[in-house]
Amino acid sequence: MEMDFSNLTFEIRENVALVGLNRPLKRNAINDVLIDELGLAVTAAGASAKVAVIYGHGDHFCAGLDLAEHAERTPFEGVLQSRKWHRIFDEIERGPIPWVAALHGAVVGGGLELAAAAQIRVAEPTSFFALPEGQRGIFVGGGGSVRIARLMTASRMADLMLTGRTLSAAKAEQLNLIQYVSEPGKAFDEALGLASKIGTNAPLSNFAITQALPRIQDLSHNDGLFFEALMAAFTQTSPDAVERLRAFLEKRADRLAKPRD
Ligand code: 1HE
Repeated sequence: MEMDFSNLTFEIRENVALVGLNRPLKRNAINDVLIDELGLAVTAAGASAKVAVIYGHGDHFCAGLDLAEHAERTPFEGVLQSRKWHRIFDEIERGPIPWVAALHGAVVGGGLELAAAAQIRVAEPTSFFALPEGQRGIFVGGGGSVRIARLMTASRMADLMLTGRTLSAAKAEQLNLIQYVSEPGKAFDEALGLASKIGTNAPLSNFAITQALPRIQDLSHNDGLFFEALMAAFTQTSPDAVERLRAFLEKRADRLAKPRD
């Protein structure tokens, strides 16, 4: 399945949807066209693939919100715009399938907010991470104050926003912003490798991981444990789980690989 977009590429390769931000002359800054196309692509990916990879064409993942367009918005238009980003990024974070973000170059402002919505982030050594909203006179509006603050803590996020400093990929991994630093030039390949593997998991387990795990973080200790027990029982009784458990017990399943590092 291919879809024709002007600021995105969209492709399904086996079970993996590949969504490429494609506005390289503007460093993949997210304008109205791009966010609307991303909304369509996210829904299409959820309906037709088991897992998705999001990446950027050109030298950068994404330079964030298109500041030229934003400068023309009224406050009311701004709030509606932000709520649209929230809807689309929520469909990535809590939608039907998992997402892997392959990062390189600028992962800045709204670009970092987008990456934070994916379950897994793989970044090349060229990646740099920043939240220059303070310098631009604005605030995050793509869910960053919720997602990025939870990944790295609110105090570390405040530091990025107040100082506008950039973080390297190595530092971003150390601070929990990303899970993997790839070999140079290999973020896409490594993200695709992870996605292909994730696509072989039981779909109901992937669904529980994308849908239940972030919601459980919003619950109290007691309610979280209760929700977990229900989700565990629900996944365990699916025919897929019954067969996968039997395959393990009958020694037909792959054993766990040794750690790579
Ligand atoms: C843009 C944008 C943009 C580039 N909106 N047009 N984001 C930022 O504050 C980051 C702003 N961008 C940069 O700091 C740099 O562009 C980069 C470090 C990412 C790349 O630098 P460089 O030297 O490769 O490119 P450039 O020459 O700065 O930019 C190339 C073109 O892209 C240029 O346009 P041109 O017509 O003069 O060629 C730039 O104007 C354009 N461009 N970034 C619009 N962001 C939901 S709330 C989220 C709030 C935020 O995201 S705040 C952070 C915004």
